Amino acid sequence: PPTPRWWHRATGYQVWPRSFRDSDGDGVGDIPGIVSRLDHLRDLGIGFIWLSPVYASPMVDAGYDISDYRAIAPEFGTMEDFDRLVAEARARDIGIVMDLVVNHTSDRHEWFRRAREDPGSPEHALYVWRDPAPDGGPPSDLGACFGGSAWTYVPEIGQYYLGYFSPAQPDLNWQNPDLRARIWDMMNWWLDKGIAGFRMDVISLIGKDVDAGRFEEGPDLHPFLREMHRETLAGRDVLTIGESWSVTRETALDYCGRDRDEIDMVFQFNHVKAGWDPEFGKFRPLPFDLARLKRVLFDWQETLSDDGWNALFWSNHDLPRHLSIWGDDGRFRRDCARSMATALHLLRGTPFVYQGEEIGMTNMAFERLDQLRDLETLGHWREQSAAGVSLEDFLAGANRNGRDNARTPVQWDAGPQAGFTEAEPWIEVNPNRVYINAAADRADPDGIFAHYRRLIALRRDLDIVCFGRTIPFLVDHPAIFAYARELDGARLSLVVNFGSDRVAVDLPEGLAAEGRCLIATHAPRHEASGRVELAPWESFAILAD
Ligand code: TEU
Repeated sequence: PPTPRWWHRATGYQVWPRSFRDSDGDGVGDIPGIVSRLDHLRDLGIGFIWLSPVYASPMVDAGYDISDYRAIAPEFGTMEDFDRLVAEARARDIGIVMDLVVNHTSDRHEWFRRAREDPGSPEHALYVWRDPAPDGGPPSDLGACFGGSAWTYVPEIGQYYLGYFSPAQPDLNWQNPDLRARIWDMMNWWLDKGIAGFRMDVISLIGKDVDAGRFEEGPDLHPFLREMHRETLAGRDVLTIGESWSVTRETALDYCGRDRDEIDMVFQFNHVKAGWDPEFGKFRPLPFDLARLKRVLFDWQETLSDDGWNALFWSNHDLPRHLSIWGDDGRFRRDCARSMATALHLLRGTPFVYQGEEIGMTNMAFERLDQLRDLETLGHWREQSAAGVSLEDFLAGANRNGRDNARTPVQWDAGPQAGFTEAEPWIEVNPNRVYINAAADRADPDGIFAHYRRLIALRRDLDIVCFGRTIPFLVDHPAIFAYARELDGARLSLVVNFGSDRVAVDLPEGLAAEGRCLIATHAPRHEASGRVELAPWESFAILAD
């Protein structure tokens, strides 16, 4: 096993502040709202919060467009509120992991304002500029992630700047040592405040070689990450998680191998991308295929079995609610939520819970364009409608996989705005708040929250959950998710019926024949051998030691 660190035993919880809890009646979640719900998170037992951006921002991309790295967005509160959040969380043994968004800033950042005014300024060199093509057009036909061209012309200075995500998010020029020094300074400033670490937004993009057309995992990525470690992280007991949509099993250890001195773990998306249509992308998801999903997850368990560490998640603010895309958000919602949690949380790695999943929140059925808020969805609609896609078809895809699904307000109670706000919320509350809400679920001793709490406690209490080797079983089975964990002769076995039909299955040898039932959705079971019949979304785990 690796040298134990605090985050090996911890479970993370992602707060996406805009929709967590509004304390001041403006319809937008805020930091005092988070403080007011810290007891909910302490009860759950989490070790740290990954806090999506709360920095000053025009909010074109919900805060992933920062206009001042050292200020809090007024709609989220003040720096005093933030300091109070850190202190109040610490009093409950919860660390605050900040979102570090340094591939780009907002186009309203002071640096960018100067950059576009004065091509001779040091700030100009903080961004990526290119001259027009000979015909006056953009330097390349690169498209931005959220639609349109990745290049925007600034007539006053006769140059284009790169905005890989959108024109409102100009890319920073990481090749410039002055830029890197400014980022290290800013990171140290936050770390000195006592935060628990950073989740690093699209970190795999910072080493890009623009002219070679190499964006993901470019030649300077790892030298820059090592420099970052040296200048900011070394000697501090903090957690770093790098987000990478491009990392593969071949490159994962370059980020988080023990001798790399870069980061602790990566958020990888191979299991997510495997479910997207190769041609039409996320807005036309493929039918769910459990075997495909398991293969990717088990492969990653293997890749990071001796070195490195997995970051485990089903959902985040960029993805649909997992019950809706991969599970059952109707009749068997409660059992599905509990069993999907078991399947993920007993793997090797650090699990992350996305706000609302601990009470089984689901996708929202949007009916009209004016209910949608996300610039990615709206940008893709502009492109796809121009290409002839009908609104109905587009909404069907957006309702499956669009980012607004995960961004509707957390449903605290059954009230008109789900206890999220007293005002008109910035995005509609899911009408299913009347039966899906924290108050109702927490009142149920067999509820989803209670189940997550047990899983999180198992990781805290049992070495085998943290450090056991993972042994997959029945990998090609279309409905059963099964694996064992093994440590010092002890064996933990887990069997999940990952579907809404009853299943009879012959459990293979190698799972524990009998043991103590650690957690179960239905009547406790003490054996994982022979032929078993499982109810829809039934799961259980037993420990033989
Ligand atoms: O996401 C990275 C990213 O690539 C996503 O935009 C992803 O590609 C998309 O949702 C899938 O279609 C990070 C943040 O998590 C996201 O919220 C930001 O919008 C993005 O970076 C830009 O900062």
